[in-house]
Amino acid sequence: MAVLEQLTSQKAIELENKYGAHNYHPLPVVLSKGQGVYVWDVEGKKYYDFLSAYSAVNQGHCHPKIVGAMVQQAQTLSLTSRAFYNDMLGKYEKFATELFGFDKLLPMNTGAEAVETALKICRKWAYEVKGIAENEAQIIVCENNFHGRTTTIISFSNDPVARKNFGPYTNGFLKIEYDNLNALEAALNANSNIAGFLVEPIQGEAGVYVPSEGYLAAAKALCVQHNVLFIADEVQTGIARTGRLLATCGNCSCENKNCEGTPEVKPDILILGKALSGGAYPVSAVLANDAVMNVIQPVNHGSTFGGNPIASAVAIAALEVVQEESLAENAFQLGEIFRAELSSFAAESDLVKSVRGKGLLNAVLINDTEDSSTAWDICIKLRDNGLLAKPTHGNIIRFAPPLVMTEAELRDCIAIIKNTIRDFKK
Ligand code: IF1
Repeated sequence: MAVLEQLTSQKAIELENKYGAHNYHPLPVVLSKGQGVYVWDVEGKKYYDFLSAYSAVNQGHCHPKIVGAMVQQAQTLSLTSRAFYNDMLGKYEKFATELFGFDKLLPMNTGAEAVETALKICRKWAYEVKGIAENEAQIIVCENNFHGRTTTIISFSNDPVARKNFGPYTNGFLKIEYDNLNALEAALNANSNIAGFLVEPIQGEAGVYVPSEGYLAAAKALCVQHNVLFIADEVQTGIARTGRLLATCGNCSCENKNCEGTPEVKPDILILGKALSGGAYPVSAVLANDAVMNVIQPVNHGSTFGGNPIASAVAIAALEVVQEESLAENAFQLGEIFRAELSSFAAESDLVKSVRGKGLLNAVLINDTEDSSTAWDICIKLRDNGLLAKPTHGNIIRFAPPLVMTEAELRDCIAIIKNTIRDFKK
């Protein structure tokens, strides 16, 4: 078979099952084209994308400005390694540090790599600045976290499916309940070797858990009080997804006039990924001020592709799109509509318990047991009706369209969701 021969969906699925590791259980749909908020399967059926590649495609599929920047750079200089300088990395680092309000940026590729990088920076800061005895540093994490799939990161996961039989595990992490300030304060008071607190501003994979109003600010204040680094994993919540440039906002420079800004939540270490590239290329980053970032000296850390010219050009274009198209403002406005419409629908539907989220990172809780297939079965019907979404855990369906969606498209999708659930028979 010619490698580029047009496949049927069935044939494409058979190839993956036969030749690919079975590390996913995808929804049965085979996509071959994407544009803006739409994707098409190999048979030409059109869908609204309500997952956005887990919030990596905030700027919409194949955004012309981002693709254009990638193609232009790929035809000029793709990779130099960091053994030499290149003419794109400094421009990207200046642009991003000024946009997010930090002194420095350490470029990586995947979100997990950026999380690992943040943990290493935090530990090195603990030994060399805070003065914790070497190898004694502890980092506080939250129950039901998701920060990636490396051995260290799953070492502090409590998801058995992501963790079992991957031991022995990395030490140096304390787990507390999410959105529980007393638990954080108790952990800080009980242990003088705490280096950092790693937290998702909204727990995405756990089911789009939005913490109580003021939790992040109070957690940051406790970290300041105990000389502990506040590390925000914004791989999924960042880049305008929650209706602001950053969920932890800080002195954000987003155009969202609804954003009153929350400088009291500014992280000591900010982790970005996914939509930092608009989904066009693996780009992640760790940002911090000099007092923290300067613990990293030459040869301490790096990666072959980290900070490559294509990644730099793509990230600049992706961030410019966020600003030029006011994506934070749009996500804020459309999120308000989505939650209002689905909340009133919950009142009339036996199948919908509630809706929660911020901006265009939302989830609908289906009224069935965690181990039921109802959420999955509803997603299959949504697919048949031209909208792609996928359950997170059990009975929770995540709804996260590209932030370039118009109100008319959103209302069309809301109608599809409501009608699909109304007509759903278990
Ligand atoms: C999968 C989840 C989402 C993340 C946060 C770091 C990373 C992620 C907050 C690591 C990645 C992805 C991974 C992908 C599915 C998706 C996911 F379901 F796994 F949990 F979005 F919620 N921090 N999340 O959400 O970034 O290394 O993947 O670039 O592994 O199945 P990565």
